Amino acid sequence: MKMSFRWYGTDDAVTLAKIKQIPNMSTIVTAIYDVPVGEVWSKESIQALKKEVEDSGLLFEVIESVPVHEDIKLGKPSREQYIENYKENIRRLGAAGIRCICYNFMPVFDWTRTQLDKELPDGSNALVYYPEQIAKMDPLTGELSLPGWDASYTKETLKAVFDEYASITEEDLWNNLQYFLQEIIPVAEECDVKMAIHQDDPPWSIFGLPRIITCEENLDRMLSLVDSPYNGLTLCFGSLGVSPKNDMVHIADKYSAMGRIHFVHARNVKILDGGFEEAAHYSPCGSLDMVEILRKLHKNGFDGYIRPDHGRMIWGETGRAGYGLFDRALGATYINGIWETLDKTDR
Ligand code: DNO
Repeated sequence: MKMSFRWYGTDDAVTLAKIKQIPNMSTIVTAIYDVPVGEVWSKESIQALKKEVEDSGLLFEVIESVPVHEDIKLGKPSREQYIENYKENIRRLGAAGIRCICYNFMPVFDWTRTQLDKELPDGSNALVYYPEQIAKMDPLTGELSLPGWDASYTKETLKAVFDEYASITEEDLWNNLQYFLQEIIPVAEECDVKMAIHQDDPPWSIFGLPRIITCEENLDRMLSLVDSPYNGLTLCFGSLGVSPKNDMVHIADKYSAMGRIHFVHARNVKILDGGFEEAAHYSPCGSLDMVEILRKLHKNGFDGYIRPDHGRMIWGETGRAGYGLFDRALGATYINGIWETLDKTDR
């Protein structure tokens, strides 16, 4: 495995120099953040980003994310141009040395939590999703702001996109995903860029919008839409793992044995009735068995990228929810320890 870390660019309080000091750190996971969703990224900005990362002694090989324009998910005629733009981004990123692109196919919202700073008994703060809180959230008031969400929506444009989704069924979303993949995967193959879809977080419908990348059956279907190693997964433990019906040990085993996992988001969660709390990476802090999940990846020779996913805010750190330095660095070190032990014992 190649240890990696998400970095939000020059403005990120967690600097490349700090990330580099985490043991075994090899690769930066980043993106261009100032281009509207669906547009082509300039070669100059890609080169500038690459230079900044490489000058710090880290590798520039993973993008998270090249976002998919809503018109592609909605299957509108204007998707043609957005798909062409997406292909051009794959070409440009491939030429710059990127080997893996993480993306998602969630309508309108990316990851969703109901509170970003829930104080846990130990005084740390974590991201949580409580069903009683989500029931009270109305995205159409224009007051909601969620992490990872395209903040360019106004109240009016959000209402308009919700109206468009009113007639989109899960089957429509599947057809639109298939259309997209059939177009882009041949380009990814030519450019040697592995496409790695992120699971829906949480893996169920929210605000009445359809979500399909949610469970083993649907992952099978997604991978068979285009049966190529370039059509693969970002396996996100904490996204799939909040649903008790998703057996993460089995899922990690199955898809890594198939060679379809290219990127791993390693995170632990505490499952509650209809909701969850994000937990420290250490298995006993949450509901997932991190050692057994990683053991399966190791057994199947996983050599893709792995990054510690969301951390809690600890030791007084403030910053981007889920993306501080301290708890994610602890997570990286924990994963390193498990992996080294597996290297030495599971032969
Ligand atoms: C959350 C992230 C997601 C992820 C996208 C991939 O912390 O894992 O925002 O980057 O869903 O496109």
